[in-house]
Amino acid sequence: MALIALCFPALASGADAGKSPPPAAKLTEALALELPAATLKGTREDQPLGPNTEPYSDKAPPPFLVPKGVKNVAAGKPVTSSVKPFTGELNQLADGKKEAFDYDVVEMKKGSQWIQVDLGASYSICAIVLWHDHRYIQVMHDVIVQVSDDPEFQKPVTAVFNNDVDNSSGLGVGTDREYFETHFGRVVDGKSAKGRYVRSYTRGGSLSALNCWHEIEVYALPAK
Ligand SMILES: [Ca+2]
Ligand SMILES: [Ca+2]
Repeated sequence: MALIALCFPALASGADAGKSPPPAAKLTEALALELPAATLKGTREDQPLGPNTEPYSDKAPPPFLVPKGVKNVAAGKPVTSSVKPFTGELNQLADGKKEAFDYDVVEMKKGSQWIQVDLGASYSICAIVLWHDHRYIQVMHDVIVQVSDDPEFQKPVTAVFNNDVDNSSGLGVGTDREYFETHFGRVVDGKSAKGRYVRSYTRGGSLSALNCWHEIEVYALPAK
């Protein structure tokens, strides 16, 4: 079996406390992220949300466990996109800056648009962390994250996240939930998917039809 599930969310305490951890847990540690400041503005009232949106929370999500030695292999790597941004430059998507400042935002026109990071080599991907526009409390639509060794994203493509439950972006019916943007970003389980390229889609949000990003990080180990 080529793939081993090394990446999984932390087990909750309580019912699982006291049980022996699975063997892979010995190799894991909590994913450490450099978080921007929280500057949530606005209100979540009256936003047109989908039927499958996680409740808003300003609390930190539970730790996400990864194997020791994972690194953000997207840092400083080349980024391409489906359309040229009209605000910001693509290299700002992997420059480590993700504060909720207007000058750290990359904005693209409406519709289903993607950004794509070339990691430079194939990796076993443990986590992909997304910061869309967290200047305001809002929900981004049709968040889809894919991994491939093909820069054109023809087959084979591994989809690791998809919350497009009505398939309005045409990449298949998603089963993940929509969520509110916060400074915590969103940790997507990479499921040990193997690939050199990570592509991530959005299709506007609950406040604006535009596609706005701060940063994407990819935590991975070299592919075996
Ligand atoms: Ca950035
Ligand atoms: Ca949709």
